[in-house]
Amino acid sequence: MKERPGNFTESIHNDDYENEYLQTRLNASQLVNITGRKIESLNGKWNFGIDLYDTCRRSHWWKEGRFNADGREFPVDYDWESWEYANVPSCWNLQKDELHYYEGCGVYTRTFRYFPQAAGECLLLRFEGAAYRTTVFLNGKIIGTHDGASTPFNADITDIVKTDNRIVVSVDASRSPVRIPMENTDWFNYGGIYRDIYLVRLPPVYIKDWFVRLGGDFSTVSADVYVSDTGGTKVSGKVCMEIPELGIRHDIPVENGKGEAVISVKPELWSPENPKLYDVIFTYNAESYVDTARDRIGFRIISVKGQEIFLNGKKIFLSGVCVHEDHFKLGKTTSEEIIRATIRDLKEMNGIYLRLAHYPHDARFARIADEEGVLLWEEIPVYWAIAFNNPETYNDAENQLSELILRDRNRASVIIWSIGNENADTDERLDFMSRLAKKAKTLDNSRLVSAACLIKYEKLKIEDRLAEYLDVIGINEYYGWYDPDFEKLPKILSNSNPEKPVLICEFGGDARLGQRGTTDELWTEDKQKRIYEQQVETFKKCPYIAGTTPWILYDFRCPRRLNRYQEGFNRKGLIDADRKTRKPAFYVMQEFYKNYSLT
Ligand code: GCB
Repeated sequence: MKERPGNFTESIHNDDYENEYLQTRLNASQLVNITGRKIESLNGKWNFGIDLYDTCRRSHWWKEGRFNADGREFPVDYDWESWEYANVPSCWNLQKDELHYYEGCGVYTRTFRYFPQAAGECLLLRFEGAAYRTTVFLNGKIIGTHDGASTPFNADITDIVKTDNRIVVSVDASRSPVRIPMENTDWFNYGGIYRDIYLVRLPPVYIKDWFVRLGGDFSTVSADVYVSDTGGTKVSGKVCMEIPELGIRHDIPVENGKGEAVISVKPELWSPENPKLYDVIFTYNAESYVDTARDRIGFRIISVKGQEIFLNGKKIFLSGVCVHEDHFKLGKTTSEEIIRATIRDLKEMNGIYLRLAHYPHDARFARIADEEGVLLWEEIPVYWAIAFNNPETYNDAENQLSELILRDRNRASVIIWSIGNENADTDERLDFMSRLAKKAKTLDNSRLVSAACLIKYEKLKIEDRLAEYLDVIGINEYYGWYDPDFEKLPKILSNSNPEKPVLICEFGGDARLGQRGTTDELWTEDKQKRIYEQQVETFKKCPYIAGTTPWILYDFRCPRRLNRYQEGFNRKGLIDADRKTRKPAFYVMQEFYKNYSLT
């Protein structure tokens, strides 16, 4: 390739270099539902270099220019093939000791071969998650930039892919005051391509997405289907939706790329006791090919009335626990085995519900929860302080919310979208988060919207202006721990009479595994157990608490936690970071959930 930077000093003086990469955004508007699609994985060994000064993007390494117009060679500062290997997916922090606290840019590259299998085939490049700003290049071209550490994105690379391809991915994991979350969080900022990468072959026009849910009267199924554009033109036609087990075969008319149907049918209901899933098949017939997409969908209705939550019309108590996507060996990279083990631990605690804190977890979680009959709260990281008055920050939050909802709105397990955690009740926050709540409802009005709010300390009362926009009020409280005066909790609960159901989204205290002492000594298993006993006794007396998720199932890594008991971990786990050894408080919850009626 005969391409070189016009002036070789340009890249060292141009501080605006990033703009070039922000012109093409990879976001929710392009997201394709790939559930059940045939995929080809690009996981495995990639060449990897730490790029502390973002030189790949400043100096256009991705163009792979080596010769000037006269054919003379000029020097470049990279050498892909000699770089060390990194595993994709993985968090770079756990790959090498010297990268443990690395939070800057890293560059990944590999080659791949591609031969189309059908005429007019579309090729999609899909990332399940990379933290935080990811710029993707293919064969010397910019594919686009994605923001957000925990949601999927994809790009149509049909026009750029060749037989032999080089893909370069620059990932910037820096924390920033304008990102979601911002600089200060209570978890570890893992970086890198830490979830799967796929290629997906699709026909020229394909079924882009679907949203299938049970109607409010239990006797209709509503389906929306979306068909991809062809050369920028919206498609009209029809998509056939089949649910063979229910004898459904229904043609959905598609106008301008979208079709909607309401079908009379009474499916068997999905619930934790009976996680019944149906095969759902969509077919789009073009003249010369057929596109087929498949899913496994459960049908159930989640609703609220007054201070109560109902699943399929039956009052339910959400007996659960919070969990971070943080594994002592793998960080935020996960596996089916880890997800299933987490669900086993929940069930051993007699729980039926998980709060997936504080950001979207791997897409497999909700699919496995569908099979296992577990209910989920899913959240975006609008966490603590956020640049609530920055429009770009809002766009980022709204996009992360949209990507999460589009990814998981066909999952019966997901019952609540959470739009944030512990944000101070200011005017800017109210404007920002009420818009997010409305956005969630436009993308999915079949689920509940919530947020984990703070107690109004001055009044000792549950009071937050955001509650008006929520279906369920989430409350985090640490009486007995951060506020040692436990007696405030019963006062708060009796001072409040919320108009909506309340979930206690967090409570607890730290205990270092094996640290024993009296119930008055901080950091001991004994103190933690005592806090749990006091908490559950108080909850039992409060009629409007519709569920509880103690903080947290497993100890997790956190660089803010530096005392002798913490040693870089938040120790509020009911189970040690080894994900095996239970602390005594685990059994307090097990007993509470056994005796305290689940439904
Ligand atoms: C909270 C946060 C959670 C923290 C926890 C703690 O309120 O929501 O992210 O980890 O407290 O341990 O302080």
